[in-house]
Amino acid sequence: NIKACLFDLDGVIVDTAVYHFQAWRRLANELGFDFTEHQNEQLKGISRMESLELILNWGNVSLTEAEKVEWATRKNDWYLDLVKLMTPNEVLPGVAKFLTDLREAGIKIALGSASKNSKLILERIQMLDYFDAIIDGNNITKGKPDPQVFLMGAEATNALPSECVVFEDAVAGVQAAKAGGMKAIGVGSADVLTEADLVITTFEEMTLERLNF
Ligand code: G16
Ligand code: MG
Repeated sequence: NIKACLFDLDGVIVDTAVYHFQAWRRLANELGFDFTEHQNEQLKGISRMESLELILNWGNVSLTEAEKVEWATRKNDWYLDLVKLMTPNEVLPGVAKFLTDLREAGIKIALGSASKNSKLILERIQMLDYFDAIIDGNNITKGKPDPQVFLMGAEATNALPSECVVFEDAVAGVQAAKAGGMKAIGVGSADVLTEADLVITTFEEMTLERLNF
């Protein structure tokens, strides 16, 4: 039986990818190049510094370590300016209802995100109170597809991996869940999330019954 549900943040609870894209694009533009929304897909679920490395490669730009830190900080400041404008209306369809159903059923809820800004975002969208545990970029040493973030979520909710279901929109996130011995429900396209045990398009399709498959 399922004891805990572990949620990715970006692309699952809320779509912050559009804000990441805007801020990364500004960085690229200021460095004299641009990249596409298609390329942006590769940045989903991976850490800030890993994202920066990929983007600098696309633009053939090389920076010193100190410069990388400066640019990453700048990007984060631009990103946070956008996050500060977020409202509870941006929570993705069906999410609040499903989390409420989980609470009522006594199933624990944890966040498993690569972001270092997750608490701020959950505050902005007024979702912080739903979570029994928050594991994010501030707690982990290994990013997805390593299972660390979800294994820590399982431990924090006193659940075994086999008693957890992970909700993920990124390929690397689904791989992390499977590597941790957990069930993975993909949120998005079945063509992309081929390793997921089940794929939903939105949480409006999700019920407690569908957790036990
Ligand atoms: C999110 C995004 C990634 C982003 C990462 C780090 O991960 O999907 O694109 O690079 O967080 O974010 P920050 O710069 O805020 O620390 P997730 O795991 O919530 O999908
Ligand atoms: Mg995500």
